[in-house]
Amino acid sequence: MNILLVELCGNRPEFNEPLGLGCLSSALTRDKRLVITDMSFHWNLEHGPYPPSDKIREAHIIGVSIQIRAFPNFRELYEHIRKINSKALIVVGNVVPTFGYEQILQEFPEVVCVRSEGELAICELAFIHQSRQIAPNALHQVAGIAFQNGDSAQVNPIKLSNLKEYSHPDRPFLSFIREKGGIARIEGSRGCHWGRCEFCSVAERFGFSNWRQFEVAHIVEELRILSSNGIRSPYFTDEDFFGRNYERAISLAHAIIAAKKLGEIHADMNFFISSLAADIKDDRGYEAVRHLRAAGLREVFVGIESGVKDQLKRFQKKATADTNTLALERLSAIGLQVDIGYIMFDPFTKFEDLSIHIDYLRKLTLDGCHSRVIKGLRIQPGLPPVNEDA
Ligand code: B12
Ligand code: SF4
Repeated sequence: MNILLVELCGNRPEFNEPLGLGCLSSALTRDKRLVITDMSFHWNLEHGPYPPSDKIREAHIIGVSIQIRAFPNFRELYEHIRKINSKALIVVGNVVPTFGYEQILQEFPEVVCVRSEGELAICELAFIHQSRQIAPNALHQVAGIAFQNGDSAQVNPIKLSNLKEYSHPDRPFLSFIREKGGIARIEGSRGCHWGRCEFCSVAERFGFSNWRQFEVAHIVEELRILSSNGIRSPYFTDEDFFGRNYERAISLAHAIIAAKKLGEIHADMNFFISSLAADIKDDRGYEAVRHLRAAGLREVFVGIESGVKDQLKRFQKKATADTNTLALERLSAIGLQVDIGYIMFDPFTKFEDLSIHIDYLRKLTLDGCHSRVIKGLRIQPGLPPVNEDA
C-alpha cells in the first residue's frame, strides 16, 4: 500500500515543524497488520502546493492535514488530486476537520474526516482499505472519524490512545526547519487537567479534564534525537506542560541534566513550555520550574487572557488577575522569557473594561507587546458568523 501524507498550512509562512504527520507515519509503519510499500510526505510550505504527480497517481491513501486557514488550499489540492487519481481514499485530519467536518463532508462527501488525534483512526482506515472493505459498515467501527453515510454525516465517538505505546514520531520536515531556523516541536503530554476554559478546544479534542503523559525516558530520548539533528531550541506542544504532576517535571529536569552531562544532549539545548499560571503560583510548581530552568528551560507561555475579574470568571480560567501577576513575576525573577496569551475582546467586554486592561498590561509592562494583545479575530468553522475561508 502506498501512502501519501500532505501537510497544508495557510499561506502565511511560519516555519513551525508540523509534528502530526510524523506521528501518523510512525504509527502506520509500526502497525504489524499493514504492508506499506511507500510512505511519502509533502508540505506546501516546503515543497509548493501540489505533491509530485507520480506520488498522487500511485497513492492508495492520501492523508491531508488541514491547519487553520488552509481550507482554500485543500479545495485546490482536492481538485488536483482527483484529476490524477480518482480512486485513492482521501482522509483529512487536524484542527479544521476536527471541528469543521460537517462543512467538509457537505462539499466533499467521499472524504473521511478524522477528529482529534489521528494515530488509531489512520491505522484502522489503512487496515480496512488494505482489506478492500472500505464501505460504510466497516467505517462504523472506526473511532474518531466523521463520514458521509447516505444523506447525513455519521460521527463516531473519539477514542484516545495510550501514549505509552507510542514510538518516536518520524520527522520528515526537520531538516527544512533547521535550514530555515524554524521551530522544532516535541510532545511531553496531550490534553489539560483543567479543560474548563470557555474559549478553549482542548476538552473537545482530548476529553474533559484529561491529561496524558509521555514517559520521562521517551521525552529525554526525543530531546536526544533533536539534539543529534542540530536542534537547540525545541518547543513543547503541550497545552498543560505540568498536568499538575510536578514530581514528574522535576524527574524530567534531572534526566535532562544527566543526559547533558553525558553529552547525549547538547549542553546548549534549551526549550519552551506552556503552563497554567496556577501551576507557577503553586510553590511545588514553581520549584519544578526552577529545576527545569537548570535543565535549559528558556521561555514559558502563560495564557493569562485578561486582567479583568469578570472576564476571567466568564472565561472560567483557573486564575485570578493576582494569580497571573504572581506567575509572570515569578518567571521573570528567575530570568525566564515570558510569552502570554491575551483575549481583550469577547462579546461581553464592556467599554469600561478597556481601561482596566490597559492599566493591567502597563503594570505588567506588557503594553509594548502589540502582537500579543491585539490580533485579528479568526472565526472557526462551525460557528454562526463563519465564512468559508475561516
Ligand atoms: C505548533 C502550533 C502552531 C504553529 C503551527 C501549527 C502546526 N505546525 O501544526 C503556529 C505557531 C503557526 C500556530 C498558530 C496558530 N495556532 Co496553533 N498550535 C500549535 C500547537 C501548540 C502544537 C501543534 C502540534 O504540533 N501538536 C502535536 C501534534 C502531534 O498534534 P497535531 O498537530 O494536532 O496532529 C494530530 C491530530 O491533529 C491529527 N492529525 C493532524 N494532521 C492529520 C492528518 C491526517 C490525515 C489525519 C488522519 C490526522 C491528522 O493526528 C495527529 C497525531 O495525533 C497546538 C496545540 C497542540 N498541543 O496541539 C496549537 C493549536 C493547534 N493552535 C491553535 C490556534 C488557535 C492557533 C492560532 C489561531 C493562534 C492565533 N490566535 O494566532 C494560530 C493559527 C495560525 C494560522 N494558520 O492562521 C489552537 C487551535 C484551536 C482549535 N480550534 O482547535 C491549538 C489547538 C492550541 C489551543 N489549545 O488553543 N499554532
Ligand atoms: S488551561 Fe489552557 S489548555 Fe487548559 S482549558 Fe484553559 S486554555 Fe485550555
